[in-house]
Amino acid sequence: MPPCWTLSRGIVLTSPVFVSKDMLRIRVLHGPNLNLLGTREQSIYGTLSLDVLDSAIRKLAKELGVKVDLRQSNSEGELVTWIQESRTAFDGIVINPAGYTHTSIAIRDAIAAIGLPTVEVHLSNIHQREEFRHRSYIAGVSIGQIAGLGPTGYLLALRGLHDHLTASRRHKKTAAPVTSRRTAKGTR
Ligand code: CA2
Repeated sequence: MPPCWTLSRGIVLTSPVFVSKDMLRIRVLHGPNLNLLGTREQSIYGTLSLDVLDSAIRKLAKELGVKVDLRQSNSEGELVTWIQESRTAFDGIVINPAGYTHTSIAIRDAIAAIGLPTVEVHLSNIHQREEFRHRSYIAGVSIGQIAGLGPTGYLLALRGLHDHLTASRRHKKTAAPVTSRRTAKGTR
């Protein structure tokens, strides 16, 4: 039986999420129309619903010991706000900007401004589709792009970002301390 807490007003938490201070925190953002996953255009985007995809991401995050926050929006401004907010609350971002991939300088600027490692994901292979989908404004500010692998792409992105963040944490811990004192020539 998992631990269980009863909050005021009768709200019961049966599956508490433990967040340690060392846990990596990753925000996963789904762009416009991805709320329709599994309902239309199944030959391109598959049969999985967004809820099922999010559950698979949460399951992997738990295995990796990562705290994830998953959100979907049809609004460019809302996505920009969530990206900006991530600067202090998260270590990295996985994003499928959907249609905004090919149009949004605002999303690109937000990712560049916060400077968090970001992985771009697409369910379909955008490079095999119409010409207008070949250009991504997001790729240039991302550490990597995964396209064409369906829902698995999100899981690979999460794993890849986890490995990237873990390696850079380790590097920061072991890197030689920077000395601010400069040794003058001939004095020593
Ligand atoms: O392949 C991807 O993941 C895309 O980001 C999906 C976008 C598209 O504009 C990009 O070029 C590639 C479209 C998301 C729309 O998703 C739907 C899902 C089900 C039904 C209709 C739309």
